[in-house]
Amino acid sequence: MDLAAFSYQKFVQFAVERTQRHTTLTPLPSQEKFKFVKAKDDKTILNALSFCAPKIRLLRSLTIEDSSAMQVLDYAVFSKPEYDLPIFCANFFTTATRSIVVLDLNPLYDVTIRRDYREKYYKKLMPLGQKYAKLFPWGGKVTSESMKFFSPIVLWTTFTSSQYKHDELYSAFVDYYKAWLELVDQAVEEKDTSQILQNLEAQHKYLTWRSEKDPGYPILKKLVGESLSKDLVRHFLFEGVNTLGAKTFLDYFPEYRCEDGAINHKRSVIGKSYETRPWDAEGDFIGGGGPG
Ligand code: BLA
Repeated sequence: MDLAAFSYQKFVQFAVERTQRHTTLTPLPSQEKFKFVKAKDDKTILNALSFCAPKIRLLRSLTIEDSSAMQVLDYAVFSKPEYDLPIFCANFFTTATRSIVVLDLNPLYDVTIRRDYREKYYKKLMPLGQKYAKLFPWGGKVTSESMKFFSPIVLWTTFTSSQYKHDELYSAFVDYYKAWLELVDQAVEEKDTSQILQNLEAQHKYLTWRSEKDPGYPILKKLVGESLSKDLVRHFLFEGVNTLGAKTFLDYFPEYRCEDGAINHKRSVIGKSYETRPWDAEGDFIGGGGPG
């Protein structure tokens, strides 16, 4: 794959423009702050955008472009806690030889436990998920803990370099994003304070997970250094992790506690599992060689 001829900017452009057809985006302060983040090597270009909107707490996008090594897209949208909307999540990592892809409407609540939540948001989307799951076969064993944050329509896949696959990926991104925007349009503001607090905590748990265990972190660290990468993770990519709740990583994920009280630095304490897609066509969780 000729990385110089390929860019994820087209994906971002589509998503931002499409969002503007549905709602009014207002730039966030973090956009100004991180707009000009530079890589230490002077050849990798980082592009950061962040907005809010009446129903959206945080829409942010980071692309990393180095035509000699990699193209990265990290695009996510979080609703305000008055909505229990899924989190739009696109993470694409592409080198000259390989792409690693996660595309999902990440559920705010674990769908293996909350059947009502699954019915509410994913039942109608199963045909869409099935269509793309055929094009993008399951990527194999994955950090088991991640599964709680994935939905029955998640696309988790890897493929070797091919323009064809990237055109398909663009279609998947477009269709998933349109589906997500529909959900936003239909979302009705929650008035019940205890529900709103639950949504807030669920989003905070998600932010806490990703800001601690995101697989992209080592690369970010290498590119911009430890302190700036921490800043990016906490105040841009997963903004809200320090402000939306008081619980710590170990409060949410006590299984990661080491004997000395520190956080286990491994991404997974259970180990990787789920050799095959663990959901059936109806969105029922069927395991697929997982731990439970
Ligand atoms: C790998 N990224 C992965 C993997 C997953 C994800 C599941 C496979 C390895 C694993 O099982 O952990 C993505 N995991 C997610 C997402 C969630 C999750 C989206 O739990 C959400 C809940 N990826 C990026 C960025 C970079 C990146 C910004 O998003 C680089 C700057 C790189 N991801 C990247 C690399 C790998 C990877 C290099 C393979 C290396 C590895 O497995 O550690």
